[in-house]
Amino acid sequence: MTIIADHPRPERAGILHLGLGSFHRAHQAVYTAAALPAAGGDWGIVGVASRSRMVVDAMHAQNLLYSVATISPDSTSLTIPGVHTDAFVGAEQPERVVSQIADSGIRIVTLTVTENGYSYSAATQHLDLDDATVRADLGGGAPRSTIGQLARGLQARASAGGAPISVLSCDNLSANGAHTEKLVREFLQALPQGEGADALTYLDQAVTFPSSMVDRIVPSTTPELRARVSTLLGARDEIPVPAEPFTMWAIEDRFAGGRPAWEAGGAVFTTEVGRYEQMKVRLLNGTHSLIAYLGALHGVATIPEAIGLDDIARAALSILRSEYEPSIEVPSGVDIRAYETELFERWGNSALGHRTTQVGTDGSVKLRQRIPEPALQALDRGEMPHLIALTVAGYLSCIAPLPGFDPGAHAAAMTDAARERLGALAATARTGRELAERVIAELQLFGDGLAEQDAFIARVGELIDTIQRQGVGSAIADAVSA
Ligand code: CS2
Repeated sequence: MTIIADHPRPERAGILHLGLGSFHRAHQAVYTAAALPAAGGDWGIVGVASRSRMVVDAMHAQNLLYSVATISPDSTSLTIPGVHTDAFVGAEQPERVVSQIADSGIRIVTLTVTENGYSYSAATQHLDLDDATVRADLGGGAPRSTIGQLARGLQARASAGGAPISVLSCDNLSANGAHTEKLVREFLQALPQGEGADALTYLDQAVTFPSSMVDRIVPSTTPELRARVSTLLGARDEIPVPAEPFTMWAIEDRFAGGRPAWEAGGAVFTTEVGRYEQMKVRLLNGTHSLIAYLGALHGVATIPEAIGLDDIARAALSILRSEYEPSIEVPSGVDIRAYETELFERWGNSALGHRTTQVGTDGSVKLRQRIPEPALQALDRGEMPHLIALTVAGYLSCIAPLPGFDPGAHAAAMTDAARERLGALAATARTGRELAERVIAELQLFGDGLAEQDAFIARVGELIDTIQRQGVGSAIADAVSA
């Protein structure tokens, strides 16, 4: 038996997607699959995996099809979004990424390259001109960074006639459209001898970078899921994607070369994307980080187990109500209490098995998006954001424990580009305070605003000491009751 798509595949591609991971396959691909039968259009997707061959090889072996398993505690249902017309590995064929962007048939480039994939400095928010890959990309040759590929692709498109196109970031960065545009422009401006000038003019005239807020919890796939899906499907699927039933996409409607009717899949086109982003990145993602670090330190493997612990549930409610909610403007028509209730149901989806290790991974870049703004706002109001301080203390206890403290196996399995650097700072720190000062004030891991907040740094330090001397339970009790 072979896998059969829910609807016929579009003949031609109109979208190039960078970042062919699970999230894209359970999100943008599903919305596109809903848009095509509703309104048609040449909106097939060419999927580009950054480095790994795994998904690309499996996609080709499966006629570019895979299943999305929507998992709730009561049921699992399968959909087969057959929207990909090709797939390849960007690191192997960087020139092909450039030529695809230049191809006038492509009218949208979508991105899910993670917070890590934008080559910018967390401290300055500008393109990281010290990054070796960015420097090499500026020097010519086949571009390896996403921003380099976008800039070189748009440059080639400008030379090839300059057809309109939009670049749509679908990563959890605030103002992700404007941020991506700024980095692409900085790349073009940094090219020698004004080489980027024509492309910059083309950007002014025919390229838009709408912002979007994406939301769906998509854990990593497992051998058990592969087996379960293959039984349900009656065919072997090597790359099924598990996902929760909830899904949301809020998009700014500024598409230079047209777009699929994504609203047919439930996407919301709105001028309030910024509000949706803040609500999601803080309430869902910020609290998710808190749950992941506290859960790992409590020794539990999954988010539903963690939120099932009374003290973590209390900490989550407290950070939502006292620290994240006051920092956002709720989008029109959203009932914030209902949104919060739904968050607890989503985190509690025990059938999904979302791991604390997965959410805790890459905290050095994720937290930068999630915590500084709301923390600074609380401090400005004269309030100490105790639960945000606890999030940071939990993160540092997992990734950079003080000598003699063992954060456990789930924390040890979290990967993070800053792990080595932070570990070295922790190895010679005598107290939590000393570690917090080195990381927040000197390294400015969370930007220059928090670097100056001595009281916040001291509170993080205290909570690190409490976690590592008296246990995570005492630290939660301290932060919640403060
Ligand atoms: C999570 C997100 O891993 C994480 O940091 O907070 O991947 C989260 O599951 C998604 O953003 C949900 O849309």
